[in-house]
Amino acid sequence: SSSSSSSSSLPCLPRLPVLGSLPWLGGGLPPHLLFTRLAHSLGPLFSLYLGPHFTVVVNDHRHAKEVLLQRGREFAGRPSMVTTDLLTRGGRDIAFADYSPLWKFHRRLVHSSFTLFGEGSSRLQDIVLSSVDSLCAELLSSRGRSFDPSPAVTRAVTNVVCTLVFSATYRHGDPELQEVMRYNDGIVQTIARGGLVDIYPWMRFFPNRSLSKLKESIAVRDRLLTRKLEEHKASLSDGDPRDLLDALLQGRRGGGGGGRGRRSSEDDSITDDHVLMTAAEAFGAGVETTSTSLLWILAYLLHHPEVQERVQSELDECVGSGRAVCVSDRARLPYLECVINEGMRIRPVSPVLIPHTALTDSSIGGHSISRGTRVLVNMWSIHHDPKHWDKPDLFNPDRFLDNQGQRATPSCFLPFGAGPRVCVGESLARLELFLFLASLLQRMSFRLPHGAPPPDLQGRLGVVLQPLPYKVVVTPRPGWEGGATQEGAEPLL
Ligand code: HEM
Ligand code: PLO
Repeated sequence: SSSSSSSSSLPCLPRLPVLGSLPWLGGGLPPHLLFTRLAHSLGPLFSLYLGPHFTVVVNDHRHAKEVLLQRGREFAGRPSMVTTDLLTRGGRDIAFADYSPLWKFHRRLVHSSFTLFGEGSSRLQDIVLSSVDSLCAELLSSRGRSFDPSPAVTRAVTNVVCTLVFSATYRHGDPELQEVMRYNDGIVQTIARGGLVDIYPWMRFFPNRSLSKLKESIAVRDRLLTRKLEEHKASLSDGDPRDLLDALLQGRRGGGGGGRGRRSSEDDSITDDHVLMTAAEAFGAGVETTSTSLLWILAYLLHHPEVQERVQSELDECVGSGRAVCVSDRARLPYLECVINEGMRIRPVSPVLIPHTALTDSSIGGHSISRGTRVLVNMWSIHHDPKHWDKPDLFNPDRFLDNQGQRATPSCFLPFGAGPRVCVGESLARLELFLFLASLLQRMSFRLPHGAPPPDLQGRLGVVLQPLPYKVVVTPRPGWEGGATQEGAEPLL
């Protein structure tokens, strides 16, 4: 068990005052690669000082399970960070808020609101399919010219989230949609630039262009979302919630604060700020992660045309070209699910998750860990561990099939994290990835522009790990030459 390593002490990088271990972290590598390299020499569990913060880095599956699952509740804290505190009004959100009874209630409320629009609901499917339909039409209108798929994909995913959160559907070029995409971009560029590891709180006192851009983008976001919130409050009824905002507004009336059924003070109830921050976060998380995963998978399909063809033959066999793909096709398209999983394994969008902190004195691998310690779980190294994955750098969806050809999910595959801090959007994300990819690959094929090199697969780490821009050429598949909706096919909605 975990006591086996308790006799030796936890390896730790050297440190200097103020800088901590930073001078030993040179080389300009992004954290997930740097930590993976350090784990080769120090072992899978080691510690270092990020500036003044004592930080434990977990690089293997066994210790990650201990932190996320076995002792998940003890490690469910979040550190306070300058940029995310600005982003979330001091932690009135889910992802960056430290553990508290109110947070727990809030998270449960968000979870149940998502379930309302969740997998079983045909509304969610309708929302996604109508957005997919316009995306397909837009891509097919390229008529053989090469283009960067990222703006169209991001716009389609943003549209899904806008409908889900506040019932807005936008046409191409709508100024409000453009405003949303612009402020989001401003936040993405300025928040947690080297990954989600904010180090020095005192940096905020220096004139800082990046921080003012962040503040500006947040102000634009707040204006827009406050307007939506006021509109929703004015038209709220007791009937079925129209969207996530309705569900949150209705849900907070019932439960009150801290899950104790009363609302005594501002500190223990879900306030307008919480509702606003939740909507903003569902937004940010919904757009960045889903569009990034889609773009990674497309990039790998360009490298592996044989994988694309195999997904398409599966689609031809199980769906055909006479109708749109729907949620109930999911079980019949196992290979596509494997492709999605393999994409999230080889390029996890959140390679070191969000930093965790110990809420009490605890232990990892038999080493005692004191309260307040930061813990980074390096999912990248877990997803590339040669002890658990054969040729981990190879894109090979078959590794998610067992020898009977049935789907099998290895336990060291955790793209959404696990335990009390597991992603709340997992089922929504999986549904979106499935419907987007299935519909795209049913209707068109992606290939490299003539003479172009295949996409760079290194990626760039910002708030998520993103592929560098690349170009594609799409060609309609048989039956879809006329555009997105096939003649004679049933209308999508
Ligand atoms: C947290 C992955 C999509 C909402 C997380 C975490 C990961 C993750 C790794 C952090 C877990 C941790 O810190 O231990 C992903 C991936 C996605 C995705 C790979 C898509 C491919 C979404 C979507 C939403 C969402 C669509 C919402 C609409 C959240 C929230 C948290 C979170 C609110 C914070 C949970 C907490 O701290 O308690 N996600 N996510 N995610 N995700 Fe996702
Ligand atoms: C993306 C930019 C948005 O404007 C704000 C936002 C909110 C939630 C964040 C998301 C950003 C990035 C991806 C995050 C998500 C919460 C969970 C998700 C960090 C910053 C992941 C992958 O962990």
